[in-house]
Amino acid sequence: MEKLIITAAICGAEVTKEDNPNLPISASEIARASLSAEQAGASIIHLHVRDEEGNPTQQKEVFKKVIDKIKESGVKAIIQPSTGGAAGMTWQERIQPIYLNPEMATLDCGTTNFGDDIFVNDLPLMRNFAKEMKKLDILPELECFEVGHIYNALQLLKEGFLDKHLHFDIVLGIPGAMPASIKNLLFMVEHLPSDATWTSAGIGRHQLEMAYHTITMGGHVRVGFEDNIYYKKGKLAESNAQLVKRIVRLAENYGREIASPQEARQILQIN
Ligand code: KMH
Ligand code: ZN
Repeated sequence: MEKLIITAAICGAEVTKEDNPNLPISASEIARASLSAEQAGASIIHLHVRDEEGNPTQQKEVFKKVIDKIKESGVKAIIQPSTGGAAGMTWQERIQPIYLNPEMATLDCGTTNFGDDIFVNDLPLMRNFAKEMKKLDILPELECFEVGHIYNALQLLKEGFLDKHLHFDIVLGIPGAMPASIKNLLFMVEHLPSDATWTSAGIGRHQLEMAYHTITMGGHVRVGFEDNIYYKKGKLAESNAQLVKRIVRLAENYGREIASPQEARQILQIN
């Protein structure tokens, strides 16, 4: 089996320090958390950023400040800014971080209920994001919250908006979207093209369960505070690194090696 790429989704857009006081949100906190996550075994940092008040922002300048800080701290992992931002943001706000020329960025592949909100990703928006990423030579991570999203991504492929390796992120367990279960994970993976790679992101208490099965199925794993703030029932996670370390232990027990940042680049055909 391919070596395991672990993504650390450091802080997301929705979680607050009230939810978990260990949540990193300032540039220094995110940089420290990214370095510890990489040292623990992560090879991709999925990045959201916050403004001075701790609110989600997609401002290019804020992303630049945080990415510079992460790189200064010595992180070699792939930095993958979000173009999802937070539900309700305009596409013009959301797209900004790609103009910092990251190696990778997310491309959300369909509209979905997102808790009480609607996270809007219609095909014209997706075409626009994909076209800009193609121009800038950025590998999109194709975020799919339900099976129709996979077919939206394949529609973009057919239309010539995607010209790189296909890498999907199967996100299961968002309230209002497809629930996290082994059956649903298998169902989603069955619909992926055979030469694609994929990551799973299980939300909340499903994070560990999804990771467990993904490791044995040959997929890659995303963990981190964006998706889950608990280490186990009733016990908040201390850090993203703590969550990453557990995945490393699981993979090692199963006999699957962990990809370094350079190996992750090879698997994803970046460069
Ligand atoms: N915060 C969610 C509404 C992404 O990063 O591309 C969207 C999200 C997906 O987190
Ligand atoms: Zn995200």
